[in-house]
Amino acid sequence: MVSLIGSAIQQDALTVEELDKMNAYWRATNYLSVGQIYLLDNPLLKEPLRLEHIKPRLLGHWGTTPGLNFIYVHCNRIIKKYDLNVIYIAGPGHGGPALVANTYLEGTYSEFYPNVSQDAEGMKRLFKQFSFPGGIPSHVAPEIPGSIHEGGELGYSLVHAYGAAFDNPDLIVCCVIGDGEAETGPLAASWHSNKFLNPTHDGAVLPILHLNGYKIANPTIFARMSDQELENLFIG
Ligand SMILES: Cc1ncc(C[n+]2csc(CCOP(=O)(O)OP(=O)(O)O)c2C)c(N)n1
Ligand SMILES: [Mg+2]
Repeated sequence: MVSLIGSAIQQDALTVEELDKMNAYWRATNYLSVGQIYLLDNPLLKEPLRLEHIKPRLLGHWGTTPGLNFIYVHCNRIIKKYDLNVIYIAGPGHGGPALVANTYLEGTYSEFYPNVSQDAEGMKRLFKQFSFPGGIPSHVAPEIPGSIHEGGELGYSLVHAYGAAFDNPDLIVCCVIGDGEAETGPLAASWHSNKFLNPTHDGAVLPILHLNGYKIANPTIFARMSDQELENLFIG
């Protein structure tokens, strides 16, 4: 990408190759996520889709997933580039498929669960188990490699982000907050937590509001505010 600002920034900007690779990675995680939500069989869509390939009862929704995947791949780029110590906190509703997809694509998931292997058979298992009897939950849950907290109840991502950063000066906490989640009492109060952060002794929290407009199928308050009003609120 070309920067108009100056040579220092130009050096830091993404190259076309990096951008292409990240875009491909993002699309792959999106595919792995949508497969978990909908597919029982035919994981690589090698044959025309038939009704029996689709889960009869869907639990979970697509909403936040592409955003979580997008942020994940961008975080990975800066982690690798600057050798950062980063934890990713996924707040929005039903974001499980995204984190499962990323850990699967990285190879970690198959290390923990060898039967969910990185081939068509493993992919079929990966897809079937999601939100399925005897399988895994629709939110980020302890059985996902690296997960430290049971998700499911909206509202606690940001306060946990600060909890992780306290007394961890080397840690950057990337905290994705759903715009629906942001309407819960605990999250609305958590914006104040920056007042407790000591830049010398504590790490940094990077709150990212995922303004996708909806909480499942209902409009969110933040999405109905103008950019100016939102900015004023957060500056306040
Ligand atoms: C405290 C609480 N209330 C309600 C729910 C049910 N619920 C699950 S996801 C969701 C919507 C969350 O909206 P958002 O964070 O914007 O995620 P998105 O729908 O955009 O994926 C709701 C209300 C819940 N999990 N926890
Ligand atoms: Mg939302």
